[in-house]
Amino acid sequence: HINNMTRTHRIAVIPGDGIGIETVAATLRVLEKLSALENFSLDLTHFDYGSARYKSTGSYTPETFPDELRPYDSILFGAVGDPDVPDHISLWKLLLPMRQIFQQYVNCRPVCLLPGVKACVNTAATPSDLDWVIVRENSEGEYSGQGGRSHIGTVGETATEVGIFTRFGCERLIRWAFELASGRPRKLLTLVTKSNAQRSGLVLWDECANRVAKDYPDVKWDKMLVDAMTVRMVRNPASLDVIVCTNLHGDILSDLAAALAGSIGIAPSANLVPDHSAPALFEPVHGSAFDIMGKGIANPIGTIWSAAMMLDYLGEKAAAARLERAFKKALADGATTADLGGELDTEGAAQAVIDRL
Ligand code: GGG
Repeated sequence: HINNMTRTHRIAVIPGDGIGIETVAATLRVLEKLSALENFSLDLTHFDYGSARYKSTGSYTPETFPDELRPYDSILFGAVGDPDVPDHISLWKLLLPMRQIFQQYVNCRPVCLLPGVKACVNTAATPSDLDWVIVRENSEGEYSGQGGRSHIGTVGETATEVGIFTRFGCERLIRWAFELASGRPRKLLTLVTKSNAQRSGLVLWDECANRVAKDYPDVKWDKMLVDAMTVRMVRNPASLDVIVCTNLHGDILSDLAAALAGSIGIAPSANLVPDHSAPALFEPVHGSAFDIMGKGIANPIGTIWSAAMMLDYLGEKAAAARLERAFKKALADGATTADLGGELDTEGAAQAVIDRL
């Protein structure tokens, strides 16, 4: 329980696997100091959901986990993935069910160039050249979990992976993205698609965008095929602002974007429930990174930035802005981990943020 001042937010903490355990612990230290400075209180409950639990009990979560998590205002999540567990099991037993059951249908991933972080776009890049928000559909699409296997072990072995695109699901996500674009200075939106090849779901996706766009005449928008979009992100980053993607395309493009902006170690994400009817989930874009787990060298900024997004979502605007200023200053001062060329360990990088709050 952090601090006992007036405004209290109930947070479920799920560190999960690998470096998620280290970056969440570092982030909680930062939040402890911040909550004292900004007079709010976080009521934290830790959950052991993850691969270690699976390996000892056979399940990632108790069956009742939606009921256990539902009362919380938000979930602070680390990472999921374990070398001893097939990735499709770990992802489908923990992260994807939370997104779908709680209808966290907006996955919001800001990407920008930060002082002190060496970007990969081009050497002359300035912050205004890369200032994007990737808005990824998070509840259906290619990650609907529909499909199956048959004739296993025979030459006729077959697998289907069915994408589910609903007008309701596409429109609500695309509308959220247009609303966001309409409030940003450049008011640009690019819809990523693949409707030339995927002639049902992605044609519906495009049609939903055509319909929603009519309500936002102030937003200048265009459509890009996902393959061409990878080229545009690298070659012409300044032409992009809000980027709306399906679940799969957003998953892939946000890793590319994070690398272009300097390191996946700093990339944040918010799995939002726009009407606050269930807990939202905040997590770094990076996974469990078992190759560096336990070494104490993981970059905590992706999780710290995600926590800043959580505070903003919870209405703690001043605290969110203060935290953002502090971690940006730490990065600008070179007080960071090895992935960004710094010399600090995870705890040292978190302390650098605390020192600048
Ligand atoms: N912290 C995010 C994490 O653990 N990601 C693992 C992963 O595979 N994510 C896929 C996704 O975001 O859909």
